[in-house]
Amino acid sequence: MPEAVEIKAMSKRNYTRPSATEILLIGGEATGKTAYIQRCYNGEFIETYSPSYFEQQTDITLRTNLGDVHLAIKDIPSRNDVGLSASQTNAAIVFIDNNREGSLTEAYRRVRELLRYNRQYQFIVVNNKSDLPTAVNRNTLVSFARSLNAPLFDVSTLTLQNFDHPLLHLAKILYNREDVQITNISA
Ligand SMILES: Nc1nc2c(ncn2[C@@H]2O[C@H](COP(=O)(O)OP(=O)(O)OP(=O)(O)O)[C@@H](O)[C@H]2O)c(=O)[nH]1
Ligand SMILES: [Mg+2]
Repeated sequence: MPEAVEIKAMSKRNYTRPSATEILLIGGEATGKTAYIQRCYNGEFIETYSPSYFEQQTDITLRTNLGDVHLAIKDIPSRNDVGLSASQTNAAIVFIDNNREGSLTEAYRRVRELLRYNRQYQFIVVNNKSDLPTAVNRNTLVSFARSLNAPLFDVSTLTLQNFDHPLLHLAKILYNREDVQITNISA
């Protein structure tokens, strides 16, 4: 209804309303970047691993109690250079595979690549596949996140455990408020 739209648009003016924000998804092979964004996009869980070959952007909207947050999420395949996108963005979600020890070393490498382009990155660390047995050393993982000054979320894209926590964290940064709540994630 037009009235409802108008009220909502007006109430947004009370806040610093973020415009579309670009976020990179980086991390080693099969850590779940594509599965995560697909899950955000339409709820589907991709079971079969099929490596990504091209960077793909997915636009999603977080509906929150403070207004809509538009995100342009760029999924960077593990086999691609972080290159051009890295110089144009300043936030990244770093994916670790909780079930594969080597994914932490790969994450370190990806982050180093990114920092070559821009030293001011805002990082969020996602320990994905938390439904599976842990193979990553917890202390090393926590140190990794601390060294980036980044929050660490244990997430399962499969079971949806803490699924929206990384996005909620982003919304809190964008609004510079703690009382943000996500009511819906849509394409
Ligand atoms: N058990 C479990 N499996 C998951 C989870 N998230 C992703 N997977 C599986 O992990 C595999 C890898 O997923 P992708 O999302 O394609 O990996 P990626 O990080 O995009 O990998 P690249 O494209 O090579 O960079 C798929 O088989 C998914 O089903 C999870 O939370 N739990
Ligand atoms: Mg992929």
